[in-house]
Amino acid sequence: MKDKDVKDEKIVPEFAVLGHPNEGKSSVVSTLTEDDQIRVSRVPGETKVSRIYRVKVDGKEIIRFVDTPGFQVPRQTLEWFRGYKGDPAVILKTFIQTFGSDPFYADECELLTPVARGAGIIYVVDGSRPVRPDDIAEMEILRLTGRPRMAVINSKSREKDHTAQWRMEFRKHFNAIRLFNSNRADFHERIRMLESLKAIDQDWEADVTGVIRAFKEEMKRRNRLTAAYITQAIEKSLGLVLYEKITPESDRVMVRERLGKAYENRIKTIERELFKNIRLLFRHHLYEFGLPDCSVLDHDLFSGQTWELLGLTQKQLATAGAVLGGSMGVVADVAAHGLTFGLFTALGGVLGAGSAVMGGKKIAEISGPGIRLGGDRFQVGPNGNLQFLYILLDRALIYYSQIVNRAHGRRDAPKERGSGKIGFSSEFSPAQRNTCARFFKAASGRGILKNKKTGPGFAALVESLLEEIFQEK
Ligand SMILES: Nc1nc2c(ncn2[C@@H]2O[C@H](COP(=O)(O)OP(=O)(O)OP(=O)(O)O)[C@@H](O)[C@H]2O)c(=O)[nH]1
Ligand SMILES: [Mg+2]
Repeated sequence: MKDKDVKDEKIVPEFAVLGHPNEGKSSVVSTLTEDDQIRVSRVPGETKVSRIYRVKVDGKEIIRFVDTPGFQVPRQTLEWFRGYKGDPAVILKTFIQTFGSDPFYADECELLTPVARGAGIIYVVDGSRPVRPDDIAEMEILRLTGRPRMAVINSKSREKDHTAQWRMEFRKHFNAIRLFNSNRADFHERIRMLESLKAIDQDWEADVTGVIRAFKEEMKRRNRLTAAYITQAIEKSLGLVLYEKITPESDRVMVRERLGKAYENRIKTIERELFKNIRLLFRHHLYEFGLPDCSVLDHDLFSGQTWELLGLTQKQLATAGAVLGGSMGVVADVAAHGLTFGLFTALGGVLGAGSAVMGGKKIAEISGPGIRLGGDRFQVGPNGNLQFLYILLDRALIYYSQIVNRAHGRRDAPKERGSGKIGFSSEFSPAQRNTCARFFKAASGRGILKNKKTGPGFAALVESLLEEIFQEK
């Protein structure tokens, strides 16, 4: 065992994940502990020593899982177990004492050590292959340990299904059986797994009940924090203002180009930071999620396709005008053709903002949508296009839905999500859209901010959306 200080610690529920090589043990541990750094490999024999993975909430360990190497000589080991005539309570300790320095039994000693210490057993098999004699020997060894044990069917492929045969064998050897896919299990599946573990030994019931409660609280906390991150990022994006002073000699085309690029980059940076915060909050480190090939998230925030696929429909946008008030005007959905005019159309800018005031001065001239020419400076932002809020929100929600449903044991790159209007906002109720519009009005700095509660209101809406996505299944 790598972990040396196990004995002196407070006892938390401990489960050793055992099985044949290459069945998905490390992947199961990875998903259960939300640790995507655990080594998983196609090549059998990847895990060579048993290693404890501690699950902490608020810095406090609440449960631990032990990843172990696969059985190498189950039949010979079983032979010894069958011939053992001593006290059954110390069968494992005796085995380890007897063969601790025998290389032939090295892996068996390593994998049985956490069980000898008192860990419960989670036995993992690949349900897409048939049961073999070695498996029966392994199950029999585990039965003879007398420890509480659960069998987990983790089917690595959907092409063949031998789960019925596995279940039949398991009934003879285990206290509980569960289907648990290390590559697809989401939070709810993990909770169900814990519920089953609770049932295999009464001694753990109270502790594991506490773990389940802590997990649920932690998810609530993450969703609340995600809602706050999203709200802040959108607020910052909508309110962003960049300007550049100009003189009669300035090359206006260049200034405009430069400002546009700078604006685009700033918004993209805000989004990138937001995505990173969400990803890390949910403990995903392996991939730069959210930018998978062919996914809508891969499209540039300012690309025509993004605007076609996300946000509200034209009709929905048209009805949003009522909330925003007369002078404000709602910029029509600029998808497709609008974008051919480039960034400034996409931003919506100050179209129709004839009464807008900048720096205390009436705007002298409006030079194209999105750009204010206030006598001596070009300004871009705050963003005047309501659709922009919906695009940002949709992208954040899609990103979140990928993250929250992603099993940590999975090692392939994330995939795309459907087609059509694929965001979430086009399904919003009128009340939800009103909340967005009010927040938009405040965040983009337009009109007097009568109601200071738009931020929390919007955050609460985002949190409820996150909860909804989180519950989806
Ligand atoms: N598609 C799919 N692949 C899986 C699943 N579980 C594991 N794998 C793959 O199977 C291979 C073995 O997984 P590991 O988790 O390393 O298996 P292990 O039992 O820890 O293997 P050893 O440490 O070598 O004994 C890896 O390539 C995993 O990505 C699954 O549920 N679905
Ligand atoms: Mg392994």
